[in-house]
Parts: sequence; C-alpha cells; structure tokens
Amino acid sequence: MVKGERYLETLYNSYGQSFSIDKVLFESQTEHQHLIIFDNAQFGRVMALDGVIQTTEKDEFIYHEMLTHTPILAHGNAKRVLIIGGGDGGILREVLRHQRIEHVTMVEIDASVVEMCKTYLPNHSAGAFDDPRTNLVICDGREFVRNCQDKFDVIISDSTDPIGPGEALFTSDFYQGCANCLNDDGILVTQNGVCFMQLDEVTTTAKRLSPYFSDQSFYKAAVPTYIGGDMTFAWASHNPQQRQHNIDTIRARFEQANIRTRWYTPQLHLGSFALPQYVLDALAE
Ligand code: AG3
Repeated sequence: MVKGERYLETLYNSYGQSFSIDKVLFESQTEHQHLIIFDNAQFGRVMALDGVIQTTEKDEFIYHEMLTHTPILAHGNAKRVLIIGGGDGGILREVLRHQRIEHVTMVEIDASVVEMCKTYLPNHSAGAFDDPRTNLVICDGREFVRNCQDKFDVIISDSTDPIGPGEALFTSDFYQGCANCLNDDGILVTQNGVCFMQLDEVTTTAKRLSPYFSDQSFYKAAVPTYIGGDMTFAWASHNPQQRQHNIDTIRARFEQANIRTRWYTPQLHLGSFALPQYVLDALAE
C-alpha cells in the first residue's frame, strides 16, 4: 500500500514494515497481481507483489544464495535445474554461476514481473535470461509440474506467500508434481515463510511433503526485509545423507565450483539446518 511517501507492507494485520519511497519506477496491476518497484534509501530498489516485499537490491543476495547453492552443492552432481517462480531472475543468476549446470528451466506465471525486473532490477538477472542454458516458460508452476515429462536434479520454488498466485505452490498437488519430475537423487527446496510469523506454513508444508518424499526438513536464513526473524526453506529428497554432509565434502564442492559468494559459506550451509526448539516442537506435534 502506498501511503503518502511511504510503502506499507500488508502481509500481517497487526505488524508490519514501512519504506520511504524516493521514487516509484513502476506500478501496475498485472494480469496476476499488483506489482510495484520503487527506490528506497536504505535498501536500494525494492520490488513488491500484492503488498508483500519480494526482493531488494541490498539484501537479495542472502536469499538467492541460500536457496540456490545449498541444494546444488548438497546434490554434488546437479546438471538440470527447474526454478518455479523467481521472476526477478536472482535465483537464475545464482544457478548459472555453476559451470556444471547444463540446463535451467524457469517457470514464471507473470511475464510482467520478468520484463519489469529486467528493466528496473537488472542486477538481479545480470544477463541470466540470455544465457543459452536458460529456458524461460511463462505458465502456472503447478500446471507445469503436473504435465512435465522431463526430470531435474534440483527444483527451486521461489514463490510469493501462499496468497494469490503463490497459493498453488504450497499444495500437495504441487509437491507431488515436483516429486514426479525429480531424478531419484533430486532435491526440492522451497521458500516457506518466516517461521516465527508463519509457523503454520512450516507444519502444513511438512505434512504435505511427507507422502511424496522419504526425507524432508527445513533450513533457514535471516533476510532483513522478510521481517520477523529467520526465513524457512523447505527441503525434500529421498536421501537424508544429502543434508548431513560433513564440512569437508561441502567445502571441496564449493571450492571446485569456484564461486564468490557474499553470504553463503560451507559453514553456514551446515549450520542452516539447525532448527530452533519451538520449530522442532511444532513439527513433532
Ligand atoms: N519471494 C519470497 C518472498 C517471501 C516474502 N514473504 C515473507 N516475508 N513472509 C522472493 C522472490 C525473490 N526472488
């Protein structure tokens, strides 16, 4: 919501964050949602969808690195990646930094988000949409995985919250579709909300994933503009070993990948799977 010179996030009823707006660069009701991109002195360029902050220039690296390098390096031999959502291109950029990745399909429902982010947040995709390994598909992610005949090594769901177009990406149906288009040793990771604020999303996702994956867990990272503490990422595969590698394995893979990160480190990778007791309790209930 734009109020005076400020943008108020409307995700939670009784609590929220507000940003001063230096300049609105783009605002419109797209075919799917309300999109706004504006400048803010603290966070740089900010993009929000349906009243919820999605990404900012200043802190995007934390989220994009954790949601990308953690599964790819835990897998160890990923060649084909599927991104669901991710219209700003930040995940795509990080995935393509891995030379061993041969192919990426990115499925985004809203072409306007891709176009406007290419224009106003060019450093998010940093040319990734032009990479010959990229296949961009504009369609509903749930439909895509339902009908997909291809197999992938890693699936990254970079969705909005489960309100509006993002809702489909938190359903059993979607998780089943993902399981079907993953190779046997594949890993699915998803944006799963801020656990302190949205604990029910963690427990619901755990329940919905369990019929389709023999191993599932969560990992986390604190992203300043996803207010309320740690953002939780869901993790699902058929092999618990993949989230229990020792530091030497992850360090060797990271060195081999030869990627310079600003947040991700092998130590943070391992530590991010350690969950607070209240989350463990909620999951055990
Ligand atoms: N999409 C996830 C934004 C989640 C915000 N939710 C929240 N604060 N509870 C980010 C898109 C970045 N590529």
